[in-house]
Amino acid sequence: MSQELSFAVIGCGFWAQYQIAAWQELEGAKIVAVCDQDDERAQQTAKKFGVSNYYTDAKNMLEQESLDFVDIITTIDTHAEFTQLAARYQLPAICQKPFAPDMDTARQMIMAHRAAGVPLFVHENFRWQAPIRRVKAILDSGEIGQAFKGRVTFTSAFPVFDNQPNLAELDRFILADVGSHTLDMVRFLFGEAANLRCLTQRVNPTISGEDVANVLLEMHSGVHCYAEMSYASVLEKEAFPHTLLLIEGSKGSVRLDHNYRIMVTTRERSYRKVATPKKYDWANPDYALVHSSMVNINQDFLTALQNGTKPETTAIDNYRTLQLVYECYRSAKMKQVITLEEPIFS
Ligand code: NAD
Ligand code: 89V
Repeated sequence: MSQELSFAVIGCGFWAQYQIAAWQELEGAKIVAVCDQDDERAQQTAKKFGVSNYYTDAKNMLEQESLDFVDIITTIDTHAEFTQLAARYQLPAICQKPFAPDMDTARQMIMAHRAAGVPLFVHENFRWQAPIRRVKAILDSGEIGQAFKGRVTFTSAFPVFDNQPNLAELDRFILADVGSHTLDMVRFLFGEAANLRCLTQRVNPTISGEDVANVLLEMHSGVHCYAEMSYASVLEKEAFPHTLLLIEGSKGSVRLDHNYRIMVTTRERSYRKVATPKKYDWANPDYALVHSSMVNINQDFLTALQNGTKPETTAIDNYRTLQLVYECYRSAKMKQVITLEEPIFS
């Protein structure tokens, strides 16, 4: 039997309420403390999940508790501070997406953990959604032949700011918040990108950042990929929080549609599969697909921490997703195609 690992959470806001519940689905990880600068929020979260200790100061928590890892569920502005704090205490850390506010900071975060000799992972969960895994398995099976074109769509009019009001104040919104998911799925499905061109728009006049982004990527694999994301799209069928896919290959195509429906079409036949994610009582129905994927990614992290192996979304892996995000902003600003440089970690 694997060793049970003790962990603490920093940040007890909107998302942590589900992420802690997702951890409690798993054998082998025990949450022993939570921290939030808001005393009442920390206390209520500890009570809700039966956690013995709560803190308002993260350093104090790491000083007092005996931990195997820490899960950082604060917003992007504090990710560097808390991952570096974990490194100082030689603690493995999991950090929520978007990993870092810029590439230099991301590199420093990675280097701090490397110097401390402890792993740093990024909670990038969308690739762990059941329908996305199923489509990837179909691609890998060769059934539709060599993929040459992919369309990855996250377009919605969901009132995202109701639950996450901080997103309305970000100068960089949809590419950082949703693009970190969408562009990570692009990498998961098609490998690394050679170049990209991005266009952005702000349709909602009450927010600070862009709420529409259209990205065309040429992948090293030869796939031409169109990744589109929007929170301004009033559509016949609201898709949130689904990512829809259409992938064309030399022998056929695969389409991921609403309600987890997957259509596979080849010259010989066309058939439908449904990849329903596992349902959890604690999941918010508006986010059920995403909440289910958190159990899957937490399991990947836990297995890695218990066995000293690598999960899929290490910080070094996510550095490349982050590079796509920030190069999209650069492309939109410069109105240019950007050739992607190979990240080097010596
Ligand atoms: P939130 O603002 O609701 O929660 C953040 C919490 O961190 C707050 O309670 C705040 O008081 C606390 N905090 C901030 N600074 C602190 C400090 N110095 N010390 C202790 N506590 C501090 O934000 P949220 O919506 O829960 O988002 C948190 C993270 O989760 C973000 O990075 C967001 O992108 C991510 N997120 C991920 C997904 C996903 O599917 N992976 C979905 C939603 C949100
Ligand atoms: O991932 C996020 O931070 C969220 C979601 C896409 C789930 O709404 O904004």
